[in-house]
Amino acid sequence: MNSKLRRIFVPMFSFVTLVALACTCGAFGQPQATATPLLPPPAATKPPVAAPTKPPIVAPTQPPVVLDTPVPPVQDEFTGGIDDFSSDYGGWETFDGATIADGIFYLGQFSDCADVGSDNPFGCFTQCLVCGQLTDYDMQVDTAYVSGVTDRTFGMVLRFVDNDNNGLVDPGDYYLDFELSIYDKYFVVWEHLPNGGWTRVLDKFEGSIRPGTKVNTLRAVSGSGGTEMDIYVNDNWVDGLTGIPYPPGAVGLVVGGRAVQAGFDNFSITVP
Ligand SMILES: [Ca+2]
Ligand SMILES: [Ca+2]
Repeated sequence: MNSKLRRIFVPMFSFVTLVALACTCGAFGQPQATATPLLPPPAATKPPVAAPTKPPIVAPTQPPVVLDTPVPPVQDEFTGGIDDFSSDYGGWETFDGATIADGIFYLGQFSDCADVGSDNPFGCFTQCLVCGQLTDYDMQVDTAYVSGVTDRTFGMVLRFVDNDNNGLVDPGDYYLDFELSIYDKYFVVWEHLPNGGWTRVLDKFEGSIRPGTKVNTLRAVSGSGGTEMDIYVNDNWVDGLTGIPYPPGAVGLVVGGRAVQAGFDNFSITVP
């Protein structure tokens, strides 16, 4: 045997010897029977019962609806709000003579919007555009005389149904407002019926009206589907209207004549 064969043979022999010994003594291969166990066998335990699972609910799928025209986003219904006129955000009609500046809505003086009650289309007022068309509401505003003829009147537009949609009270439109005079301390309610002309529905002296450039607070509460109206001056109920036709309509601020300027602030309105 040359040295090369011997190097292989000797390790092989040793390995065969070890395997034979292992099979004889049981140290390898099949485990031997063991002695008394150190611990009692564990009690038989039930396998955990898995809770029955329900299949997930899958919403039925529907094919997408294809629309011919896009649907505009749903607008929240107007429920009211306040306006301190700190900015002109487009919520009101503004034009020459109707401007928002320094936190005040200035109305007047106008050159050509006609006086309330005249035969010409009346337009010395601004509509609250963001308020929309209303029937029942609770509306309030602070107002004061600023300049011009002192015995002219100014106040709130209570309802305006602009049937020809031009912003003026034309013969076919319905219009109702509430104006006061700080000079003579009276208030007037003007109504314009479609093809029925102008009527002074109310015309009364009211002692709580503050004179000069002092602030007066006007309030109107429209109820019963817009058919009734309670009006207040400086928290005093001064009169009520019933049987008002033609709801709903716009609301706003008004000066009754061209030659006066009034300021308005702290407008608030709530809609039930
Ligand atoms: Ca203000
Ligand atoms: Ca009109």
